[in-house]
Amino acid sequence: MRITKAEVVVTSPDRNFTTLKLTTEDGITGLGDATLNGRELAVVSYLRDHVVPMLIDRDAARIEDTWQLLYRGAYWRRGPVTMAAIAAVDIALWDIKAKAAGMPLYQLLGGASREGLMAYGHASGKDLPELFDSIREHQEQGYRSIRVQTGVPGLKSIYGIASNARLDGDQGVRYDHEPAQRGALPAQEDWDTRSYLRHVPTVFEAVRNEFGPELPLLHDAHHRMTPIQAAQLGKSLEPYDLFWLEDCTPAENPEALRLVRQHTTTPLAIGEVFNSLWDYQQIIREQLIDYVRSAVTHTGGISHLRKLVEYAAQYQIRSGFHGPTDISPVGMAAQMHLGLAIHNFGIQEYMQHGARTNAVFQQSFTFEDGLLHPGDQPGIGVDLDVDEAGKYPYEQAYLPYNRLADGTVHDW
Ligand code: EZ4
Ligand code: CO
Repeated sequence: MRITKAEVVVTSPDRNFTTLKLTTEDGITGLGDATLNGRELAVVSYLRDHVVPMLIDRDAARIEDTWQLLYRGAYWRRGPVTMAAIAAVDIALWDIKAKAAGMPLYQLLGGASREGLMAYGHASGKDLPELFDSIREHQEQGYRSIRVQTGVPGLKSIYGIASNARLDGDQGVRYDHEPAQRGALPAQEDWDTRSYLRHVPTVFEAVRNEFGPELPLLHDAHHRMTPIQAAQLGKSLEPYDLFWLEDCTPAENPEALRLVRQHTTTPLAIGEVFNSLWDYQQIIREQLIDYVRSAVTHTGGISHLRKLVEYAAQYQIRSGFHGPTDISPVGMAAQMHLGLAIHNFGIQEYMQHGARTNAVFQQSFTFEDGLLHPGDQPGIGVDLDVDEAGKYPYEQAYLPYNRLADGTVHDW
């Protein structure tokens, strides 16, 4: 089953997406997600200029061999651009293999280990009334687990809240829908850790009082604290029984989590900016986290992410795959198949894509009663409408960044 065609499709329906489409000599097609938010064209070049020439005439059935060839054969290791490109090839090859077998991908991965995947959505508001409304809206949409982000008094615009909202035609105001804002240069936001540390526990207290003890609540600290600040936050949030505290410290320093762990029993999740199993090796072995946040798109695809979660399983660490809108429907569906099959599934982040995106990527996954299911079509279950994709050319879009009051650049 030779690969005869490999196309890189860039489209920008509600935001930019990079998709790899492979075609075999028997006419089977496979899709892979290669979207790297804010750096999309770097992956396009990596694929078009360096990977596609190696794929033509290769046997599409040899998934592991192709992964090893692209990874080891490049000599240079890891990094988000490389790993997103390899992920796209890997996902597309699994899509082809499952279609050739006439099965949904999760069947090839061992079959379903559960009925569906518990999903969490992003509630947010600049103040408590707005946040409560947002939580209720999410509950009405069926979400049974909710991430909570709020404004902080004194800060004009911060990650994940209303000031980032844009009017989304058919969907009303969407909070944190597309943090990458289209335009020539990155937007600047402001940050103050002490104000944040004072404010966040009061928000969780109010949310628990309003919504009761059962609702699983999550929070994303987005890499902005030092280890001791993260320890303080974890400790101050213990009374509110979080499902997890995400990315409490910067990704480059795994040892920071030792210090955080010594001080708090709040469960920890990390890894959306990691891109390989090796980034997790120490923190899994030392049991410094509870959930791995990698997305299939940014961690070398199904083959590599599966190795990562199998390793994590030996330490009772579970999956919490990254699922913002910058993971395309292809990446989302691919990780749903993996999540359905593995034993140590934890939770799946799920922000819904807009109507334009859903018209470009036709999907067969479902979201009912708070549970996602990848569907039972052969393969991954997503089709790309190339003509529809062609209506939306790439638009420059950067993620925002933070400055402190004195002008210092800070982790966003
Ligand atoms: O900031 O996807 O947990 N989710 C997140 C996301 C990330 C964006 C970056 O591309 O942290 O909102
Ligand atoms: Co996050």
